[in-house]
Amino acid sequence: MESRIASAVNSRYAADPVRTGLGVEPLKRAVLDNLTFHLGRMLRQAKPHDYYLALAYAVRDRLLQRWMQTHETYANHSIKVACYLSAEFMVGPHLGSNLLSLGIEDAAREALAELGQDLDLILDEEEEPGLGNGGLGRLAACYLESLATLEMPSVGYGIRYEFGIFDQEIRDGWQAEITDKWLRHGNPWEIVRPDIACAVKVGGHTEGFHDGDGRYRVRWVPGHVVLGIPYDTPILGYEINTCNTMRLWSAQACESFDFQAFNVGDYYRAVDAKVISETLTKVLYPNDEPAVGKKLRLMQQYFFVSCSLQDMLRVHGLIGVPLERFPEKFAVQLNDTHPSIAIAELMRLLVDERGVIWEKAWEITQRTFGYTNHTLLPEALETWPLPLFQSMLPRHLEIIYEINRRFLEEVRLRFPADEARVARVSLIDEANEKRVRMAHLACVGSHAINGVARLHTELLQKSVLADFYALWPERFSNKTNGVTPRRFVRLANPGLSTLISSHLGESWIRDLEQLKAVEPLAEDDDFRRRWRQVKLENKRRLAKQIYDRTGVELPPEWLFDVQVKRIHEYKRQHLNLLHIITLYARLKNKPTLEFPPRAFIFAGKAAPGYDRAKRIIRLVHGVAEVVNGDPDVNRRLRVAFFPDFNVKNAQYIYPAADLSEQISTAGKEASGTGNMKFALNGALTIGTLDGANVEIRDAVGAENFFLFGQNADEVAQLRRAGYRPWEYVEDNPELAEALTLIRDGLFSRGDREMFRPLLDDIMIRDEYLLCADYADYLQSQETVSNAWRDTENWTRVSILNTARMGRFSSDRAIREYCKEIWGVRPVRVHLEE
Ligand code: NBG
Repeated sequence: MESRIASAVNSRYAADPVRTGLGVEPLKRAVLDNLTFHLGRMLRQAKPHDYYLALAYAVRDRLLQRWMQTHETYANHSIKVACYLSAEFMVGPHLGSNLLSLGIEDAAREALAELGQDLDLILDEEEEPGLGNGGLGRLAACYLESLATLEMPSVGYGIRYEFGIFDQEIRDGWQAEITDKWLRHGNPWEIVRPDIACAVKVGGHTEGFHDGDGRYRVRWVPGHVVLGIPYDTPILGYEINTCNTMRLWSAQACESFDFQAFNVGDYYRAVDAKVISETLTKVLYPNDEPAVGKKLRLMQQYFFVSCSLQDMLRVHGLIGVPLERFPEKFAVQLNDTHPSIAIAELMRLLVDERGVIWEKAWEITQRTFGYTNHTLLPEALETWPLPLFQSMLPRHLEIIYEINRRFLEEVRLRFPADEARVARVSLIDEANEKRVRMAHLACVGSHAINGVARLHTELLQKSVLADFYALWPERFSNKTNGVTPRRFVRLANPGLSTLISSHLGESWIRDLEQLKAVEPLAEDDDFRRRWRQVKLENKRRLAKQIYDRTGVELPPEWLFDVQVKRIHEYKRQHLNLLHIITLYARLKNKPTLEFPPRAFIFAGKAAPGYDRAKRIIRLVHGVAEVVNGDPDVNRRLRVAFFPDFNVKNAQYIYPAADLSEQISTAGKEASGTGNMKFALNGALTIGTLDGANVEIRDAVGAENFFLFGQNADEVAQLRRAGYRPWEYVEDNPELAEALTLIRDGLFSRGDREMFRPLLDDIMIRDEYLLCADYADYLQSQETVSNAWRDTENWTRVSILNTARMGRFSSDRAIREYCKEIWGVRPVRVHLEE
């Protein structure tokens, strides 16, 4: 005993087989220990959720050992750290991925079995942290996982929302939003760090003064101060000791009570301040919402950014090198404009709080930041009304004015007598109501600017950021998105993984380009048979989930045609519906029509205030009701909506798809990442030349991709020429019929009003060009049906899709960021036994 304590003290942390052992026995022991000493549960009363927690704590112990060793290693090196600033991290359930990374799935399964529990049921108990809206948040999570797997020193900084993205329920075919109480049963994966809390100022005013050296300085006198408490979640790399940190900030009142107010008897005002501070990190904002009541959103952004930069400066202070060298220690990436106030905040921290001169501070700032743009949609580019900005961040507004003054001076020098250009690039939009343009702030303050797919980056340079590209072409680069094969193949699709590994071994999981070696197997009859077998199993698994949740039965032998993603007009779920309605009409008009049966599967959330998106969900259900209930068609056509699309549900869906619908209007989808998850799992894609579809098609081969629709140039040309959607409707009887069926109330039980707003949009303006792309889409869908009839060839193409998708691993993307933007290099962590 003595010696164990002594050796623990000497080795900097305590090692204990029950808390660190990876075998069946120590895991079993740990689960039992945790049930008793962590949870206080009698064994005979322990429920599956108790077992989940007990196992989670056992796994966490093993993570912490690696986590601390990682900290030690990083502290001992003059290493550079990548800091990924993101308002969203949609990490998904932790237990499965941590078991995988530790290499103890089998041991855990056996340990639980000995305790009479089934690991799969226990995994299902985990409530996932849904701290993101969709692709952007999930990308951030994939990147943290790849950073750890590639042994790159890094921290993900974000917000610990008490309520993440709402849970979706369907009532009478409409979406209902339920608050996501993900913390209600506790969160075993996080470690709270009150010892390194940060204070964040809000509101108030600024004052000028002269400091001891006679220099003019500015002091910010805040209206109030909020405390940021960090919650750390260890992010373990796959089969590696590197265990990085996701540090999420939670807001707390500085004092639980304002004692002064309390003393003068104003008890309720005292509590009020606490309530206001603590609502700051209450809820994640769904995107696509109108910009009202968003004051809190700007506050959230500032809050987490300020905490994160203060945290970096604290660490930087500990290593004792001069501030000028801050950019050698930290590379900070802005995940979209949400954290872009960081540019002004770092300037404030350096100039006001550390007395660095402006020019020096600006150089440090620019060398520190990189900015990733994730959208071309004008309505999604963030701007803040000046008065709102002024009232909350008075000092930052002054700093932005000064940045802008110097910046516009430079623009005028480079482009004399071009005031139109000056107005276009200014950080302040002076037209109409004055606003701060956050994307411009991000561009001016960063040394690197990137888009998320080749086409997207090209379009950025040509359109939204053209003026900045003209100024600094050398700052621009492309970083095509990627997804982690650990979660989206190995965990989500164990059948396929086993089949691949039986030929390649397991190294493809960390080096996805190795999938290339599967290509020749496409010609192997037996391999194709087994490939189909895996897909069929996955489809059975999904069909069961869908049946359990919706009562819709989908025969697993049918073609599974899947579109899952946020519901948005530009993603055109309603174009997919027009296809289904046309098939329905064809089958009704000609019951003997030869047609290979198809199951159409949808999933996705609509922003609570996005009327059209919610009607699209309603229309999916309306079409499902008619199609599934009609004996003339339901032997060949069925439609299902899988409710509550999230990471956990996605893991059932991607592996079961035959056809992936990536049908956005060209030029609208920045990249897409679902498109990658589908193709990687052997789905064939029907899609437009949009986002990363372009590169996926290049990779898998044009002959293995169902292309349709106008490309981005043609879309722009069509608009310039004056687009008249009704002409397409007049020219196409099937399109006209589909629209008429909706209008007449067939899918709304006779209600002719329910879908009128959708129809009016399509017939009058058709912003997203459904009418222009309809005929080609239908044509392409026919090609799909014909291809599906040739089972052997379909399988061949499916295999080729998987084999050629290696480039779309988030490992490749992260290597590019590390090398070309961050200058971050891998550091090996050795485990001290
Ligand atoms: C989204 C794009 C997607 C892209 C993800 C990740 C935002 C603002 N953008 O096309 O719409 O795949 O970002 O880059 O959520």
